Amino acid sequence: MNPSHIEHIGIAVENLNSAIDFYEKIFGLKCYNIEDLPEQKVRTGFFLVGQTKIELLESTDPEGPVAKFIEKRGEGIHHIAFAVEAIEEKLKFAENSGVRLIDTVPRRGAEGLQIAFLHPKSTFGVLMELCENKHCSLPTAPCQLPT
Ligand code: CMX
Repeated sequence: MNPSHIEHIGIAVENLNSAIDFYEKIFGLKCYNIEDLPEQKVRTGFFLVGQTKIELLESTDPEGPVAKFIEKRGEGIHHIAFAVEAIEEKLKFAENSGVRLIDTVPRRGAEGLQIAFLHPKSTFGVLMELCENKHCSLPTAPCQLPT
């Protein structure tokens, strides 16, 4: 895979506004982007810490993956995303190595990134995301600033 860095850590929360408040007031971080991802049934809030982002995830649908995760396990770390190049090749490599894929082809994730998930059942219980930045020059220049 040869990831260059941890692109983001996804954290499932019940209430995005309360969680943003916590990261801003207690950690002194600034939420630089809030984005809805209707196809994934989540609303996301982003913070940058060095080269890595914290991605807060609030479900927008009781049947969505984040709502089901919170129902089963409570709030907490939901996934870890690795920045890779040539994501299609990396997915093929994972599949050929016996890793169970959730996405066999990349799809659009938050901030215009190409993303694909590996199933936690074949990654020692951690939901892993591969992502490739083909469309914007994050993390130093976020695609969309808050209004
Ligand atoms: N981390 C670790 N394990 C997880 C998990 C997670 N985030 N989500 C689910 N699981 C586990 C469950 O606990 C369950 O384990 P057991 O069988 O031992 O009970 C198993 O995986 C199956 O989970 P499930 O609740 O039955 O849920 P589904 O099979 O319907 O879906 C998953 C699980 C991972 C395939 C689904 O949540 C998914 O496709 N996730 C990827 C999409 C996503 O999460 N999008 C939101 C992120 C937004 C973004 O960053 O862009």
